[in-house]
Amino acid sequence: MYDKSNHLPLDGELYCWRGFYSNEQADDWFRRLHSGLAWQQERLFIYGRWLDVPRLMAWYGDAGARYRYSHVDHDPLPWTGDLLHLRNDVEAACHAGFNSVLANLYRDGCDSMGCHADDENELGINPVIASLSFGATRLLRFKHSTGVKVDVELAHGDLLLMAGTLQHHWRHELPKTRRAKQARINLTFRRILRLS
Ligand SMILES: O=C(O)CCC(=O)C(=O)O
Ligand SMILES: [Mn+2]
Repeated sequence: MYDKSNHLPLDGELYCWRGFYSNEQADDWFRRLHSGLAWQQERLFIYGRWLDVPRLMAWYGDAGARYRYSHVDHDPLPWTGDLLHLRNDVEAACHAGFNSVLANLYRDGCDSMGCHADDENELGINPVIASLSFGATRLLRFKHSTGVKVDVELAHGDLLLMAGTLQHHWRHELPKTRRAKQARINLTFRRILRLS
């Protein structure tokens, strides 16, 4: 289902397919990804000490799809069968091609992602990024450079697509919340332009 109310006409494109996967399908994907992906605890050296990134992460993709996050270059793990299946579904829906996926596991509402734009050089000028959500409903907050904020609730089985000039004008974050007691898995499918 394509929810027109979540379309941002201003400085970028944002589309949301509510219930892209049914509840039962999403339950199954959540279980498989939770137990099947090679989740890593990334650490950051900030103000003279090491801090755990407040979520677990994993990077998969085509050979050479190197991506920098948490201040470190990451070489991709090879695609799993499940990730390829999900990629096919997402590519068919979005009419776009992806060669990599960043997986995030938010163990509960204390895990989060800080405000950022997905504007790394490797992704090109106007990247198309498709994001699947499984597990706990969480709020993704978009902040426009003018200060305008738009909150999008992402629920079990939803698919979100960011495109156009969105990453130039909007940043986004996944704030901590007391409401989420359960885990959430998010997959962001991306296209790395130059494979190393
Ligand atoms: O968890 C989310 O929905 C957002 C993830 C995200 O922004 C990212 O991986 O760059
Ligand atoms: Mn992002």
